[in-house]
Amino acid sequence: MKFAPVSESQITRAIVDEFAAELHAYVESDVIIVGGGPAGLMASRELAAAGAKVLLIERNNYFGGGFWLGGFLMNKVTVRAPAERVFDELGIPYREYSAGLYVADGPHACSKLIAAACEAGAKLMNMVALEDVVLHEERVRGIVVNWSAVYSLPRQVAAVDPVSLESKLVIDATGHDASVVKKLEERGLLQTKGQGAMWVERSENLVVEETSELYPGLIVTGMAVSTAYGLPRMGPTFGAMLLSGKRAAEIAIEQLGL
Ligand code: 48H
Repeated sequence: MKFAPVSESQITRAIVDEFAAELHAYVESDVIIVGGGPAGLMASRELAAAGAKVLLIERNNYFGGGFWLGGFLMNKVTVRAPAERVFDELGIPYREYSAGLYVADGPHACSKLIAAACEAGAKLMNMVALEDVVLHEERVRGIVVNWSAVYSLPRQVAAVDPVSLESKLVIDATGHDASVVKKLEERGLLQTKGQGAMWVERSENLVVEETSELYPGLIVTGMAVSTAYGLPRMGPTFGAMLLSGKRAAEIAIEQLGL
């Protein structure tokens, strides 16, 4: 076996050409999803499968958010019925621990969900962080981003202006931070209530029910819904994240007329 004779410069060109073309193509999308945890990944998969042009940005190097681990640094993830249907749909192996409670391996579940989003055609960009929103005439029209690395530079050397990416809709899937929603709150355009205390029974239903367009052009999903609406938290169980991601996609699909 011998590898093909390819030069160092040709490898560099391949990366630059492919990445630049992709970035150019996604300066405008149907939907931008901010945050690549379970809710954002699920929404991106559903939207891409429905034919939307979807860009998901994630500030970390890795996608998956909290979905790699269950709770307390232990990598078993749980869902309550009926969310095991999503495991079936994605081919994630699981077992019923007790009536209506299902357990899967975090790494297996998370990597399957990431692969499902990619295979459906969503474009995933890592190491990109939200800096602000594009706001025209009381509607969110896109986001302002910078490379995550820029935020770790000392302030004196980090005079790096961000760039804008436009979309018909933005989905805030940034988890507890609700980072996109907070950009509107900073400007007095809405008020978040902050996350409530633990109450799994109420919380999961409410997160899915309250998944909605919080502001024109901005849909909120996952734990960001809890933060926005002051809902109780559910702890280390993920059914509501997956079903809220699906709900967010449904709302967007309807708006886009797909
Ligand atoms: C780019 C960003 C930015 C930014 C954040 O935290 P996540 O896993 O969020 P969800 O809502 O998909 O799932 C929540 C779940 O993991 C969880 O924490 C639960 C169920 N908690 C219950 C409880 O009681 O505590 O993923 C959010 C992603 C992460 O990967 C962040 O890095 C990313 O969003 N992100 N990406 N720019 N400004 N802020």
